[in-house]
Amino acid sequence: MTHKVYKALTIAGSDSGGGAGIQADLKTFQELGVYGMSVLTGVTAQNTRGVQAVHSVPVPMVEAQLQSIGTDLPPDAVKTGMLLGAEVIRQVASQICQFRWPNVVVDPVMIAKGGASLLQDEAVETLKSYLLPLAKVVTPNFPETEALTGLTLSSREDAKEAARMLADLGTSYIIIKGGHSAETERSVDLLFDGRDFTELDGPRIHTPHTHGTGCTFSAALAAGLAVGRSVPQAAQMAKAFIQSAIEQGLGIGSGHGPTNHWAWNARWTGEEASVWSRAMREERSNAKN
Ligand code: PXL
Repeated sequence: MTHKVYKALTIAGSDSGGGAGIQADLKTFQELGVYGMSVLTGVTAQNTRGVQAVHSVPVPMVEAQLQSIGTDLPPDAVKTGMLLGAEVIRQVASQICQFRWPNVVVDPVMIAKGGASLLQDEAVETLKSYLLPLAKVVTPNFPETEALTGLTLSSREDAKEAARMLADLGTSYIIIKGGHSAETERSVDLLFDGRDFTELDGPRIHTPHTHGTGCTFSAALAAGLAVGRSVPQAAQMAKAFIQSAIEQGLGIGSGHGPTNHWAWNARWTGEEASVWSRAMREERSNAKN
C-alpha cells in the first residue's frame, strides 16, 4: 500500500439484525473506502420487528477497547452511537481527550424505533456536559433534539433555536435531521455552523424500511471527515448516501427493515445481487487497463 489508509472508529452497540449500530457503521465505512474499527458498548438482540434484549458491556471492557485502539490505531474520525449510560459516556469522553482524537461525530442515540431505551434518562445531562463539548458534529433527530434542549419542535424556527442552544454546549456543527418532521414531501436536515444555517434538502421517501438511518448517516459523515472533507461537504455526501440507501431498500424482514448500504456504489437490485461482486471486479480491472 502506498497511499494513506484512512481509519474511522465507531463507539456503539451491536444490532444483531445488521441494519443499525456498529454493523451499519462498519458497512458504511467500508463502502466509503475507509478502514472501519469498533468499540462495542453493548449488544442488542434485535430484528426488523424490534429489540428483544439489551445487554451492556462492562465499562472497564469499553475502556480496554478504547486503549487498544488509541495506543496503536489512531482514528482519523470517530463516531459515537448507543452509549447506554453515564459511566460509559464519561469513559469515552476521557479517552477522546487523552488521545486527542479528531473529527468526533456524536449521534445522540436514545430510543430504538420500537421504543427500547438505548440511553438512560439520567445520562442525557452527562452527554451534554461531557461529550458534546468534544464533538465536532452532533446529529440529533427531532425527538433527540427535544430531549437535549427541552424545546418542542413544531417549526423550522424552533429547530433553529434548538441548534443555537446545542452550539452553546460547545459542539462546532449541529445537524438537526428532519426525518421525523411533519413535512410530507421533503426531508430537510438543518446544518448550523455556529453562525449560519444551511438546509440539506432531499425528497421524503415513503417507506417503513428506515431502520438504522441515523447510524448510517452519522457513519457516512464520519467517513467523509476521516478522508479530510469539511463538515458541509461530508454532510452533503452523507445525505446522498443515506438517500440512496433508503430509496433502494432491501425489503428484508417482516417489520422495519434496514437500508441498503450497497446502494451508493452500485445500482443494486435483487436479481443482480449474485452477479454484483463479479461485475464490480470486472469494472475495476477494466478501469485499470
Ligand atoms: O438507530 C439507533 C440504534 C443504534 N444502535 C443500536 C441500535 C439502534 C436502534 O435500534 O439497535 C445498537
